[in-house]
Amino acid sequence: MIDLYTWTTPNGRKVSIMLEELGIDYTVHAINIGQGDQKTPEFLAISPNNKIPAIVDQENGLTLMESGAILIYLAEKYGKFIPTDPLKRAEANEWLMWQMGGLGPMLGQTHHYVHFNPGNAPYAEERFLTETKRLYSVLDKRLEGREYILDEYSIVDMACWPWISRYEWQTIDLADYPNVHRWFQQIAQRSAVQAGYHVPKKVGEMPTG
Ligand SMILES: N[C@@H](CCC(=O)N[C@@H](CS)C(=O)NCC(=O)O)C(=O)O
Repeated sequence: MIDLYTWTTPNGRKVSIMLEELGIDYTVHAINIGQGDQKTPEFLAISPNNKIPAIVDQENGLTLMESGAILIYLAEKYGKFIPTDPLKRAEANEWLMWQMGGLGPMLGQTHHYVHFNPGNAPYAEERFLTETKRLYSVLDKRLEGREYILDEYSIVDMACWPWISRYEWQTIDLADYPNVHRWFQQIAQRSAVQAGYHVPKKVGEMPTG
């Protein structure tokens, strides 16, 4: 049994989507980051960086923060959604690190400056929007002639998709990135993605591209 500590954000949704894809039982604990739940001593004992998502694996007592580490742990534990061949695994790590170090942090800054604080910091808005568009182009090129980011649907798609799902906040027109658009729409049709998107609660309709 896995305990998931999460909120309605892209990093949280990566893990709820994975748990839904695995079809395993899990218990959801809502950590309202707008209310400061992430700063309580109880949560810090599980997630010392005071951010969601985090999990506790009741089977062995493991506590884990960082969405990328959680996705790898679950994929390895259940033997799904991650390649086993060493070269393919290196490629999976490559694109997962790209998401964790680039796509997520940069798009997050775009949300902060462009969506929530327009007009307050024009330099930052331009910088992060330019970087956001560059990252969309990188993903679009990667998806040229490919159904998924790796050879098969994997934790890398699950890591990237929730960030792309906020294309409206990023003022991105998916039509400008046709391969991303097709990939996004296809993944949006998965029932596990639709279920995982609304964890820990429904805050609006899921964007479908
Ligand atoms: N690198 C971390 C980032 C996690 C993260 O930024 N979580 C945000 C929500 S998406 C959060 O908990 N923010 C609360 C805070 O910063 O106080 C991961 O991928 O798990």
